[in-house]
Amino acid sequence: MESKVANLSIVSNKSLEAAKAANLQHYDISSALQTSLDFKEIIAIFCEKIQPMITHSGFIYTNPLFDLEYKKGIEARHACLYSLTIEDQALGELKLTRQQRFNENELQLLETLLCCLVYPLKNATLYQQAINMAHTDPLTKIQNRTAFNDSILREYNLAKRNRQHLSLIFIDIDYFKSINDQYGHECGDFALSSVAKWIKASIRDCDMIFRYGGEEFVVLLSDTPLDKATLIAERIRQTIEKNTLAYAMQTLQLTASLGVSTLLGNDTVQNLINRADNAMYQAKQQGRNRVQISE
Ligand code: GH3
Ligand code: MG
Ligand code: MG
Repeated sequence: MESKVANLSIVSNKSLEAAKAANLQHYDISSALQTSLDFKEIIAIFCEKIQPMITHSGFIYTNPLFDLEYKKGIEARHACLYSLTIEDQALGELKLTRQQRFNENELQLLETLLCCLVYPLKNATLYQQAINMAHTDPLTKIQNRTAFNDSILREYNLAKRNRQHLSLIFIDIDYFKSINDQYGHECGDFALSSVAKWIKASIRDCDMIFRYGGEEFVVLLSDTPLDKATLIAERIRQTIEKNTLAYAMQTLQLTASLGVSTLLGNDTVQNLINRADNAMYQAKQQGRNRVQISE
């Protein structure tokens, strides 16, 4: 007959109380972390909750997948660094620093607390990936109209609050229908993704480019006055004009018409958009391959 051996350990009331307290802390952290799907919020909650348990002076979280960096406090001599992953999904790196060494108990505690962090981070990753997909144009890989609607509203509110400039460039490829008609739709698609790349190469890292629709693009320039926006538009126009598209055995040239507007005192978001769009149509009427500034 098989004998069953139960593993029993004798614990004092004191250690039971400690275990209970630790469970409550874990429960409290887990519940708090589940209140958000935003990386920065999740990390800020974790940072705040662990501070009383594992004293540290510097807290750094980085996630290269989403170009994220969260820094709090000041970096110090001793550090513990964790690369967070779950089911082959990279979730970023977390580093705690302070002047004194972290002891074994603290590291053990931190490791159990990190278990509360990984699933919320995984959920944030899935959520962010879904948002990115919904905001990306599959052909050109730049942001789409939905992303533009969100971004312009955010930048408009920021510009109003901080009394900053905000400018917009509408770009429409000239006679694009004839590219499809002459060389086929596939060549048209290739031209669209090439133009997106050329525009991206002509703007600064802080400027935002979107595919507004069909063969129309829009560039959103925060903290940029009209004269600077006009120079950028002219640079985009020249880049498109001077590049040659090589498709199969053919080479073809493209041009675009551009309209520029800047935020005025009592503008709504729609006014700002309409003025750039109207200016672009004026550029078409005046012969295409030119930049028109809105009135
Ligand atoms: P204009 O100089 O007045 O802007 O003339 P246009 O030919 O560029 O403008 P029009 O609006 O007449 O034609 C736009 C064309 O863009 C028609 C449409 O088939 C094409 N188009 C829109 N989206 C796509 C796309 O995703 N791929 C391809 N290949 N063509 C597209
Ligand atoms: Mg068009
Ligand atoms: Mg066009």
